[in-house]
Amino acid sequence: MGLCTALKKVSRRVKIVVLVGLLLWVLAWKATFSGETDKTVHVNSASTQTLVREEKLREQLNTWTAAPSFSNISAEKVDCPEESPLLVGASKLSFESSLNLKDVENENKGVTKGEYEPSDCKAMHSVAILIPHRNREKHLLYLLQNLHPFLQRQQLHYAIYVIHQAGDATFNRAKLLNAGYLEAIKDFSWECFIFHDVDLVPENDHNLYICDQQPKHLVVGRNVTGYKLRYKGYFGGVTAMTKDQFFQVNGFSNSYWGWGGEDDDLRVRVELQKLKILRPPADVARYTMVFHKRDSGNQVNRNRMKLLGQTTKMWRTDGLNSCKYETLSIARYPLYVNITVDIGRQ
Ligand code: UD2
Ligand code: MN
Repeated sequence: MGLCTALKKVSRRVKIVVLVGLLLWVLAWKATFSGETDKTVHVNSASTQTLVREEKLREQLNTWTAAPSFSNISAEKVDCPEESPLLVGASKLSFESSLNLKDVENENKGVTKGEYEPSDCKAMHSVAILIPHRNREKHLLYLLQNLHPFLQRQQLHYAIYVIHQAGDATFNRAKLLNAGYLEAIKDFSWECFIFHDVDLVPENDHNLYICDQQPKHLVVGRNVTGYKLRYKGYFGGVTAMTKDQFFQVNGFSNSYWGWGGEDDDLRVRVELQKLKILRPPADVARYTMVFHKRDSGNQVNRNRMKLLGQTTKMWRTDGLNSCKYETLSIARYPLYVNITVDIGRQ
């Protein structure tokens, strides 16, 4: 009986101790809990912000790195089709005397510093157009007005360079074109060069301004010659050569001052390399030449036949590798790069 009473006393004491312990624990927990509520809110809000920031960052990273991303889409555009769907064929050309440069700039907002590439596909060809120039501003305007949309319809990556001869010494078309080539390759690794008279406007956009395995002559006919090839070896006006083809023939001769002969000299250089001149079909390779008289400072070169007789001997040492000129300025206008050069005199 005595043991029983003792056991009961102990169990009551244990109960009391457990109860008090429980009470103390609840109080302590409550105190701790109420203090931490705020903290949790803070932590929560902080972690929410962190989350938001992380999401934004991830989004950003996704746009930079994940495939496909928006920026990558523009960098990895699909190739432009083999034949541009934008070609229209023959166009009726008109030359308005009231035309001014601002109008042409406004019509060609997609061109930046003379350069253009299609926005919706990756151009298959990079082409530099080189135009020898002096005192033919109106012709240049007509050409820019027509050539920019023409080249854009062909879905090319291109730039137009105008190589302007400074001073009033006798004109030298060939040397200007050599200088233009040497300057343009400093800008970009152009694969193809079009050597282009300022007064020739192409009439049909199926006349593609791209290079081939062989040098190309793009002018079969002009309005002024009844659209007939002038003579069999004719290689003037507008020609297309790859960077390597032009390098291989050592470019143009620098020795033709005044009118004539330099185009035949280039043909001889091409033939000496066993290259063959290609031409597009006659119904496509048609140009309108804006009317002009012989310019002062570009008198007929009376020496041209003699020079032509020496091409075989001279081509290795007279050309790109001996072209000396001084670049006076390079101006990157909206529609063309103007390179003014001092090429000396005869
Ligand atoms: C022919 C050739 C041309 C060239 C020239 C003889 C054609 C279609 N063209 O042109 O490629 O071989 O004979 O040199 O057959 N220029 C100026 N300012 C001048 C003089 C010339 O900018 O003061 C430039 C301009 O780009 C012009 C080019 O040189 O288109 C050729 O000169 P041109 O037009 O007087 O000679 P043309 O029409 O007989
Ligand atoms: Mn001309």
